[in-house]
Amino acid sequence: MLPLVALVGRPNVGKSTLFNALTRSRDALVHDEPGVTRDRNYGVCRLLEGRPFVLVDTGGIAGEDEGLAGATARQSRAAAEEADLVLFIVDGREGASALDDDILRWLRKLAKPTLLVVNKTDGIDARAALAEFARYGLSDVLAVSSAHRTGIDVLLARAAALLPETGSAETLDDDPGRIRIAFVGRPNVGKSTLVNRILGEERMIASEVPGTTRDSIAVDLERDGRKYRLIDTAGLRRRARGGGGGGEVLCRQDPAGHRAVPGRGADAGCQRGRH
Ligand SMILES: Nc1nc2c(ncn2[C@@H]2O[C@H](COP(=O)(O)OP(=O)(O)OP(=O)(O)O)[C@@H](O)[C@H]2O)c(=O)[nH]1
Ligand SMILES: [Mg+2]
Repeated sequence: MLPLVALVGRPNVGKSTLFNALTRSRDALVHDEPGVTRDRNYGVCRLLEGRPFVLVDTGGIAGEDEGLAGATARQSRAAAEEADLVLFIVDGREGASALDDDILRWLRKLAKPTLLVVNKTDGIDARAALAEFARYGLSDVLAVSSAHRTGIDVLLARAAALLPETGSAETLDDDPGRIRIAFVGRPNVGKSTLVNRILGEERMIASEVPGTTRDSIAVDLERDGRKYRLIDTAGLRRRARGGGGGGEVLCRQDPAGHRAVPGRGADAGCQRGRH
């Protein structure tokens, strides 16, 4: 069992960008819009020599309890509650906000080892950005730029000091015998609900809103001595006619659902990964 590190923070601060930098992947969807990530998305960081850890990207905590935003925040809190270390991500350009204050209050109650990561410090005075958050009184604070991958080594060194030798996370293994099953279909047909039923837990956010699932989420399962990997995927939409600004396509996925390629339209810049 590996240590588990959770990325939490308000929407759009760069959690998924940091997740991709630490897992050296493009598994998490990144977009300049709040509320992109929704479900918990697990990956492995192998950048610390001899000390791999599991990392979980989460959706932004937006201060709402209802609807999709509420469900997203509950997933994020669940991730922090099971984690051995929390990376509390804030936006160094925008400075501390009321939402950050709320998240800090909740993290204090949670009382887990926490590292305050001031992101987006590229091209700005990192010391001034850090000073903005001095009133939070956290001893472990550092400045990074996830987009430019600066400050990552310092972050890893600090994380190493706070991580237990072994932790609470199961890893997604590379067992070639594992049967991979992708759940693919139009938006809102019940893919995530089906995955939840099979798992017997509310692992995925299932809602009546089409397009609820965004990242493809892999979950391992063992049943009757056989190993499976269930991959829930974003709903397939028809490609907009005429191309360009139709905004109809969120993400197009290959038929096997193992890898998605960006489609045209609203999220044309999206990135997804392999499982
Ligand atoms: N300049 C700069 N931009 C960044 C940095 N990290 C992320 N961004 C940008 O900030 C935007 C949001 O990034 P995401 O990684 O999707 O943010 P998030 O916290 O995962 O957002 P939600 O999933 O919506 O909560 C994107 O446009 C990123 O390119 C950074 O270090 N510097
Ligand atoms: Mg995100």
